[in-house]
Amino acid sequence: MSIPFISAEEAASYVNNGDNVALSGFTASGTPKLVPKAIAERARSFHAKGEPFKINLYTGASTNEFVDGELTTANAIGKRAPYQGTKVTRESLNRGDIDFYDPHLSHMSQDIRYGFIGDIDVAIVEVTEMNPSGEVILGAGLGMTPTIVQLAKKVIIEYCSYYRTSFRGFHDNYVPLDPPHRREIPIYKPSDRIGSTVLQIDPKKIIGVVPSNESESVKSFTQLNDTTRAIGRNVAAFLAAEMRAGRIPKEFLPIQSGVGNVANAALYGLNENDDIPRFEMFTEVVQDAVTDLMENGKCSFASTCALAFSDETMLHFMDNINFYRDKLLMRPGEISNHPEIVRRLGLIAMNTALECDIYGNVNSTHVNGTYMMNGIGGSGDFCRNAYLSIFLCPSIQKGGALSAIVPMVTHVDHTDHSVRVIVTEQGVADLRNKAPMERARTIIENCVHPDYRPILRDYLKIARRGHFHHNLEAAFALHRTFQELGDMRLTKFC
Ligand code: 0RQ
Repeated sequence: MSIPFISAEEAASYVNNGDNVALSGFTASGTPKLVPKAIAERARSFHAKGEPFKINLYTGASTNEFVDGELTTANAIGKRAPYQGTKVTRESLNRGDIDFYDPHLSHMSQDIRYGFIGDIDVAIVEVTEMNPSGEVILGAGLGMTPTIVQLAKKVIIEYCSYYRTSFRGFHDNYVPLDPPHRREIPIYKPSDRIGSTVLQIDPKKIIGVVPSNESESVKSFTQLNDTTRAIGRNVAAFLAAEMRAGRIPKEFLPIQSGVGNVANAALYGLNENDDIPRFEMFTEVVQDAVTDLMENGKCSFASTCALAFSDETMLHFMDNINFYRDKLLMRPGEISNHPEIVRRLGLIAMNTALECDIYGNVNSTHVNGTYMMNGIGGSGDFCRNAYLSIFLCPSIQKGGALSAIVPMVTHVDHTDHSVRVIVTEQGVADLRNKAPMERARTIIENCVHPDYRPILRDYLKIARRGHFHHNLEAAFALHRTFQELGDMRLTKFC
């Protein structure tokens, strides 16, 4: 059976108001770019006629300007999950124009299979190779693709020729059995393969193939600064000391590293510390730093869900693809983030906090408890189950007007039960084997910026005693002062 080439506009015409639409990819990587843009145009033409047009959009993780950006601007998203990182979408969902919710990334595919979100009307999938019987090679990110192509009523393919070197062999497509028949996921080391390099899509479901030549358009990271460099150095020194103390095996343990500037800096910290041995990664995104780690021989292997490289690094990767063939494997998000494997492999998980409290609760998502930043992403999948769960953040933000360590976080993503270590540029708070008040003293003295240490010590003086010490009237005094006076340093406890 022949599968026709069609335009993005024709493909979009198969998407209707109210449809549940699921996309391939994870972050920008492997996400279709042309059809979502054409759906945004279709929405605009409906709106111009006074007719409603919104889709419910489900993805592996965040997307990019082509997807969340375009569809938000066209007012074409009804419901959205999980994780986004686009400014216009962030603003729109915080206005309440998009019904956004934020599950753990490892839950998304199984939620779809369990029927929790209803039918998938259309799956749009970026591929880099394809044959007429529906066998495809995916691109730079998997996300939910193996599940959504099984369940979607219709599949639209974006055939991307931007990748000028073959990605064949980098993927491990796998869908677990569901309860009550689920078995163990048989991954015992990061490089174990359990699935197929090729993904089979039922050709009868494929509406057509849209040719594309779009890159992921991922921007390069902000250069390291003194703060992020110090965070990286502190993490590396802590892990090296843990090895010397025998609490990390001499073979080291696989690393998971989150997204963003701080996570990128932590990896550079590991790279520069000679006491950290060669290690493997079991993570959900590899960013630019990982190519340097691999080329320096510091990282020998990375299992990931996506290659979240800037365009510049992606071109470098493609030029040197044979070097990477035995060093990288891409898995679906529910496997890259699977709690069973995270616990079995004993990961060192490093994620970034927006704010932490003095007891070790972490807010990764909501500024002032209300304004959604990006989402929990995979941080919860890893944090709860890792061998060592580390949260990183600069001790201050906004030129010092804001302390990232506060008496009580305004939203809790990761509780003090799961968070083992906090690292800022000031130092390291090791929270293991510590009662709440020991934790509070360690965090204040080791991680808080000197401008804020007296304020947090004063908070404890006015706090009501119990297992935790808190003063419910003053717990958010720093946040209130920032809102009223623009600087938490002006906080006075009365
Ligand atoms: O704002 O962009 O206006 O300057 O937040 O902060 O310090 O540049 O840090 O890029 O590493 O992102 C938590 C958002 C950190 C990210 C977060 C403001 C700050 C700045 C960014 P500007 P930085 P990063 C696996 C893991 C959750 C998901 C996750 C994230 C902007 O890491 O989304 O961990 N994590 N996934 O000024 C107000 C505070 C603030 C604050 C920072 N306390 N109050 N604003 N900012 N702290 C990956 C996946 O799941 C795919």
